[in-house]
Amino acid sequence: MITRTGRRLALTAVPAVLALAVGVSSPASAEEPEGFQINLEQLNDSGSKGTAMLSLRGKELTVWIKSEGMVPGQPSAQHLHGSTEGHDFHCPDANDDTNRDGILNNTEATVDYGDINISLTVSGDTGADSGLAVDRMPKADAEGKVSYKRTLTVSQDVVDHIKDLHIVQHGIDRNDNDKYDVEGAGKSELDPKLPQEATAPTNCGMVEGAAVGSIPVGGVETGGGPAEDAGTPRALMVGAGGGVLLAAAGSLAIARRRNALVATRTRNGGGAA
Ligand SMILES: [Cu+2]
Repeated sequence: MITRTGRRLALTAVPAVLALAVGVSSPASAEEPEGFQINLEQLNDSGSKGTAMLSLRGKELTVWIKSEGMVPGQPSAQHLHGSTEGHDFHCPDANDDTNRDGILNNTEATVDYGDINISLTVSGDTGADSGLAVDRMPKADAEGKVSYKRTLTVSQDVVDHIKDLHIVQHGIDRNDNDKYDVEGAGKSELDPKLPQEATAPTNCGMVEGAAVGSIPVGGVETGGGPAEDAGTPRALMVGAGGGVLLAAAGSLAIARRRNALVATRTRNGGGAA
């Protein structure tokens, strides 16, 4: 009882942290899933952030994404970017806006995060060709939140290089009118039929070093805990120490984001829309 209460308290203190409960009913085996946490951090001063989990059981990959600060009611293209051939890609930053137009577009960002490896659609094909299939991408709710879960079968290359991939979500709202339109940032360099706002990246996250699933969780009691909504992996803190660390990292990220936002507002302050 004491253990469980402590764990629940830790969870309450760090609600953004998603971790995966794995292997709770069986000893370690090859079938035990491996879990990886991803923190999504804003690009393009979007204010968007989120948490994602990747869980691998053999070639079955389950992807959970919870993000906010997306454009309300709009579809968000989302992908696993990167290489399964050992190239070192990573999330970009504002310096990668090589044409200095103030927008980090997908072509500029691809230099850093690599090509689309898997399109995280809600149904149907998940290949790179579905990268701009916005009709099969998740839509943000009225509050700009996206909740996504899908299990797909991936290649052995993806299994072997899962830590080299990154999640990128796309869609920004430069003119703050709650839609993608060409008035915000012109046409997309990828497809002139789409506004730039629909394809520019809004956040990116790299797989964290530690594989959560490899942390022993034997003896954890799973029954009777608070119910999670359908799209969320059962959350479980792996230890108070880890919780404190993650919480500290979280506040740092928030502080940086605030500074970035303040800087943006100052820069744009008093300017025309
Ligand atoms: Cu992408």
